Amino acid sequence: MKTEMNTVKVRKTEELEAEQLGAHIGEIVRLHGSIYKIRKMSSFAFVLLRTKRQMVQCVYEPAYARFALEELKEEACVRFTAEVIREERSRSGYDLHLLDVEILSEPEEVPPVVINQKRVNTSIENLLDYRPITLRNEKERAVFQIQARICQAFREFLDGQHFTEIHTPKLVAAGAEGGAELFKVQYFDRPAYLAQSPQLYKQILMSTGLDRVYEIGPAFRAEQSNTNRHVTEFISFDGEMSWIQSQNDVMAMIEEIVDHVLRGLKERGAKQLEVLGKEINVPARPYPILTYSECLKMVNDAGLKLNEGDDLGTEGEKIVGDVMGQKGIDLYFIAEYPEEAKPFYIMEKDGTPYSYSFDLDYRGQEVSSGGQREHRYDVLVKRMEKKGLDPEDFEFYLEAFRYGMPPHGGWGIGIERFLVKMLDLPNIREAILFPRDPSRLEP
Ligand code: AMO
Repeated sequence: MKTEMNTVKVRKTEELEAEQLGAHIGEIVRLHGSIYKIRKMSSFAFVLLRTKRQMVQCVYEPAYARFALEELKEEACVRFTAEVIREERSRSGYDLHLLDVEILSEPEEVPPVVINQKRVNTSIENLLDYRPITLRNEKERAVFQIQARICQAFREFLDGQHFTEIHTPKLVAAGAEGGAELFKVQYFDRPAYLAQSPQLYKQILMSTGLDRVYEIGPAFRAEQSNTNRHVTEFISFDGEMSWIQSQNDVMAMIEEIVDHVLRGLKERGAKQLEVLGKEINVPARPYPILTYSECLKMVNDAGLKLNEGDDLGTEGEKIVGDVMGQKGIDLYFIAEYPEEAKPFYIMEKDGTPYSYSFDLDYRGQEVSSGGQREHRYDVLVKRMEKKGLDPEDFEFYLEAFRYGMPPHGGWGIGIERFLVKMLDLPNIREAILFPRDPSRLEP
């Protein structure tokens, strides 16, 4: 094997992306990354380098390299100089033979969990406690690369539907979704809260000419629930659209969005899905619309006794999910919940105890809720009072309605719950980089 370091010039491009390497056979290149794994063979070693976009396998041969293998430690950050040599037996068609190394940083100690295997084999607590380390595993990281692509697809689709992306305050004066779930913070000399959702602000905009808006942002819930589907901070993908005829317009929009996301991911998330060993099923459209009353009957028939007006709850949702699953249906709406169970901003279904509201359930779990809003000022104020709220606390919101408000509706999708069901993850925390729950505030 030749080593003509002195006669072959290092390319000017310096740091090359791994996927570009195949075009540089016969050249000497530089590339940087973290050493993921060193696999010693009898007379040489494979050094797996984790680069920005992918894993690159390098070959260390004592006769070729100008440094000792012992200088390399797993998780060290390095800059390698290597020669790209054609190798038909390699999947990439070439081998990268290491010549030199510049060590940029070295690990202080061996990581507390083994990360350089197919998956990080540890408890969920360790997985989260050691996030800065466990994310170095390809599988752990893939979930978040998929999450980013989901958000990208949301944006792309809604921009095409003439929606405007907005950002609403997360420090607010009033709760929108129910009093007990509010995080109170000290805002100089007065109390404030962390926003439970962008609900009131996205609705206010409906009368301004910004008549189709969406937001992807954090939502906070002071829920003492230690379940695998609740956290205290999640990312809500909210949309609101005016001039609707009925809540069916909103459900149709969500259906299109979800379909676009799932179809798109099959392609643009293909690499990560392969890493995770998952396939995405794109359900047939239209997604069925069940009513709350139909679901209540399904649940009772299955032996879980619920009364009219009761929340379907985790168990109830699961039963409905099983019934739908047997019919091969993954995604379906549950519409017309009792008005009593829904927040003040939801429109009542005239003359009935129900409301123009819906949830979108994905294999037995609610991933989104939404509905048509009450846009008539006087009816809205009455509904607030009925819910025990003081309209004066919502003056900033009501003002938008006092001066004319078009019919409108919208939705909120919890993106982590969506991801959990799509990838069949066991716990919502696995779909959050740094989850927050009643007992977790770090890392
Ligand atoms: P809702 O309160 O149902 O509705 O929330 C909407 C969606 O957000 C997700 N979600 C959560 N995810 C994780 N942990 C939690 N504690 C949590 N709470 C909610 C769920 C849920 O379906 N303003 C309305 C939406 C609207 O009508 O536009 C709202 O916030 O996926």
